[in-house]
Amino acid sequence: MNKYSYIETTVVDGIAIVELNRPEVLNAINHNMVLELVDAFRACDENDHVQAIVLTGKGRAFAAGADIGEMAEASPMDLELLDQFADWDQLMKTRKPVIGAINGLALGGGFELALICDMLFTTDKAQFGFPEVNLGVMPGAGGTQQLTKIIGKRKALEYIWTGDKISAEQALEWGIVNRVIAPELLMEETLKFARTVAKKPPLGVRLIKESVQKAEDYPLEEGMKLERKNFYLLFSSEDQKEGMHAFIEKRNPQFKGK
Ligand code: CO8
Repeated sequence: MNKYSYIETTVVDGIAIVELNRPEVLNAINHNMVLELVDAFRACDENDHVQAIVLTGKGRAFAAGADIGEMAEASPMDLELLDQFADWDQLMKTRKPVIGAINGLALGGGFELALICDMLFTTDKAQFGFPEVNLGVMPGAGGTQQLTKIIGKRKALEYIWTGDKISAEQALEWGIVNRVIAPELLMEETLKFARTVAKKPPLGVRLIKESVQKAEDYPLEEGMKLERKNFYLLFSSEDQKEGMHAFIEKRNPQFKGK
């Protein structure tokens, strides 16, 4: 039984499918939805039967942003006391692979939620954008930072200043998304990819994620130090022994996640 009100989760063959579930308001993200996402992602991280998370939205949008009704009358002090970005930060600490299946519009906080995914698969119907400027505000959950890291300052400013939408094709060309897929095949193809990753040794997948993430934040020397430590660390795993012995013995490895 689904224990959440604003999201829905199912686990199939080691993949957790997390769906934003407010289609009547284009999956507008309220604070409780963020709390539920934090809880669901943490539960996936702690569940040995889950190897990857696929995040998607129900209905015609992925998410049309933060819930404007919930925010409209907030004072700066309300926002400070609520400190909802601290919850948001938890999502970015998820250790298992998070793959977004972006089924439609991803705007504002919805685009920011997409950008916390490790990889993005989308359809040609999807569009991405930061319309906050038209509401008298600006992105607040990492949008100015994340988008700029991917597409550079000039293009980021153009789109965040105007609120114009980025098409799926453009998003593919600029490296915002990994693949553009026909709408009817989006989930099938995303799950297929997630299953491929799920078959790999989980510790390796986890430490690869950590190392690649740090490549964006650390100077090269620090990043390489971390990579090396993670490389050494994997030699303490049973899966390293199994992987290398299986190669030498010309058989398929049986990974255990230990
Ligand atoms: N908040 C609340 N309700 C919304 C939102 C939203 N962001 N977006 C759509 N809805 C509701 C509409 O009010 C409407 O409800 P109702 O049927 O009761 O009138 C329903 O969803 C369907 O929407 P529309 O009728 O408007 O559908 P259209 O196809 O005509 O238009 C649009 C789709 C273009 C997406 C339009 O709905 C729109 O412009 N939505 C607002 C987009 C926006 O400005 N997003 C940015 C919000 S601010 C933000 O995200 C700040 C992020 C800060 C971090 C947050 C961390 C959680």
